[in-house]
Amino acid sequence: MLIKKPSDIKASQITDRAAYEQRRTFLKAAALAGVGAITSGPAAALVKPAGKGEAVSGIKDSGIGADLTPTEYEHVTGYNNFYEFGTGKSDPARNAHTLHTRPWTVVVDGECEVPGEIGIEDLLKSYTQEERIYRLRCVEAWSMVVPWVGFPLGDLLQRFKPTSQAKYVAFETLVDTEQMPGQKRAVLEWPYREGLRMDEAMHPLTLLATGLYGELLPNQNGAPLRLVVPWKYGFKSIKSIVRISFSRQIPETTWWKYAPKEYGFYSNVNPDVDHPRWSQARERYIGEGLFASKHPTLMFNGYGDQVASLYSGMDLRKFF
Ligand SMILES: Nc1nc2c(c(=O)[nH]1)N[C@H]1C(S)=C(S)[C@@H](COP(=O)(O)O)O[C@H]1N2
Ligand SMILES: [Mo]
Repeated sequence: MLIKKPSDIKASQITDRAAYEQRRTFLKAAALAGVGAITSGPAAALVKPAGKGEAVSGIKDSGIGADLTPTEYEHVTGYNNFYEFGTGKSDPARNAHTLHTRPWTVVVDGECEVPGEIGIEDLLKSYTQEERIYRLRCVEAWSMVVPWVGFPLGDLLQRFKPTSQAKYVAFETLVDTEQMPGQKRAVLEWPYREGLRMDEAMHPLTLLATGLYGELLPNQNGAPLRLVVPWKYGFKSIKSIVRISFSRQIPETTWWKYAPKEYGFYSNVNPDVDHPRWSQARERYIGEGLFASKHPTLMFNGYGDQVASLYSGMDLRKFF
């Protein structure tokens, strides 16, 4: 029920048997445990498409976060960060219509045996039956629950056969000042770049999202393809990806490079490590209003049971 491979892609083509079994066990356990539960609120009904975009057919429910109630569609798609379209939270919804997401190609290169590229239509086609709904919390001073449509990033990465030299994965967003007018200003260095350590990238909770609320991603949320790393601060979840590179060295990332004392490479959600200019101990839940009291931030955004082992033995104050 949780994993169904499309008949035209053998499981072994995507991932080896051991990883496949491990993931299946993980998903089952996660579904049972209600990964990400912080509320004991009503079990959310199956996410209904918002009727605003192109519906994605045949998606299944991963069961992950089934106990979380998604933040309203209007907030998820109206309160965004996407500096390529302006620095205000409502700018992306207003401006991102200039982005053309077809055709779209993602290049995969670096330390792998079969570098190549994949068109978005092929990518959507081959993963349609793999795609699932994942209700995940994301946080960065404010917090939302988003019912993503997506699949584990690792499923795609395996296809390109990363070598043993691949220690990190780097991501880049499109650069096109016509389509992304915010790039005419040097508010950040373009392209927007992000990176993960290989084991973080292969973790089953690290997703490539292609949709939300049962529909293809709205442009302002990072169409046609964006990263989702629920235990890290929001800026790690890079939008509108055109390049994925395996690398030996730790890749430079946008915010880390911009202000290394304020943003680290790891950027795991950690209430004990404050941003130099603000506390990270509490967060505002979007949808509750500006004046509602804040909620305590959880270590790894509440996904510690799933991801803490990735960092055992590391000083998370140093590697923040
Ligand atoms: N390319 C790109 N990706 C990006 C950003 C951006 O400015 N450009 N902003 C990041 C930040 S700071 C956050 S909080 C999340 C916001 O995702 P959302 O708008 O879907 O909630 O996207 C991240 N991904
Ligand atoms: Mo952010």
